[in-house]
Amino acid sequence: MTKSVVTGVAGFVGSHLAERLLGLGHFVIGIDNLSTGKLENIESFKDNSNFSFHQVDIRNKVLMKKILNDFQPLDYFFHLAAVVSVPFSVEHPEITKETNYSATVWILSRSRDTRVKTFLHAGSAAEYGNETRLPIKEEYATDETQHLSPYGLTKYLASKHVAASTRPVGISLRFFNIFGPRQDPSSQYSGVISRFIDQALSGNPLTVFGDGEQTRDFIYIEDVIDVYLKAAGIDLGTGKVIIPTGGVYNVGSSRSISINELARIIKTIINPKLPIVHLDPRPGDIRHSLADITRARKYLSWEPRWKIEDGLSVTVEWYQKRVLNEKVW
Ligand code: UD2
Repeated sequence: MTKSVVTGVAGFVGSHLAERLLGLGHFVIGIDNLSTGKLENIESFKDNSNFSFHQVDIRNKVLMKKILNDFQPLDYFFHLAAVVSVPFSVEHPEITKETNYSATVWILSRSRDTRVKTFLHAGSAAEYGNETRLPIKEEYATDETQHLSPYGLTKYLASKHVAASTRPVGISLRFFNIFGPRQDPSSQYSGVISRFIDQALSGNPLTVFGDGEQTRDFIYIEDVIDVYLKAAGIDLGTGKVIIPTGGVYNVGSSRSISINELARIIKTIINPKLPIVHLDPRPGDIRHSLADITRARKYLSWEPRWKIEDGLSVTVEWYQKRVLNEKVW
């Protein structure tokens, strides 16, 4: 049976990935310290006999080594566990470095010994700092890039390290703005889509920071899971697989929309009468972000399938059910 490890399995993206891998018949070893991940996210598959959950911090070498040894040989390693909050990284640069960089380097070296074929790292658009050349190409992130946070810097260093690995094949996917069901809307720094939907469903005004003319490249979670599987060299059920090509790949929709336009679409879906309030611009915000996905198209034969309106409709429906207290996590 094919065995995949997913670190950060109780997070928004990790839980969707594990669910898809289980659906494809993989055995999934899920690791999460539950610092930001939630057990609700794995509720729907935690009792699956092909799923083994371990509440462990990835910095704990003793426990990590034991888990990886117990389950070897392993096939695919999806490394998503990280400090994911930019403000937390500014307050705790050391923890961020240990988690996002040092632990990644160590885990990659261990995965070599457990016969992993492909190692996939979750990179971020934050690796580009305040890049103004658009659309953003992978080579724009360099050692000279001025990173805006320890989060951006440590993700850049980890991506560079992973991309240089040939055994296992190392791939870092640089995600732009991901959205979809299970994204946590509870903090000021939560993804704007989860916040707008949460505000709209509570009947509150949508809070646009600044003039709202800043733009982002939003990518729906299902497209993100597709690219993870394709990059790893896993058959999505079509009978076609690619030979994984190591390196760094941007993952976005390659379309940008303004925050004002986004607010308008969400209002149209939920309640056209809702007001929008403009608050002060968020300090440190970049103005525009747009991915060049030529590399992913060419080497991973991946194409985003989801239109933002369709992704938003499914996401809204999910949050609506959640509001009604249905068990949808
Ligand atoms: C994304 C990542 C972040 C980091 C960064 C690097 C998410 C959730 N965050 O931040 O981790 O990688 O990219 O560039 O993917 N906004 C509002 N009202 C709100 C909330 C947000 O107007 O209530 C605006 C915000 O000012 C920004 C845009 O929406 O201009 C997107 O904000 P975000 O926090 O969803 O994502 P971003 O791109 O700042």
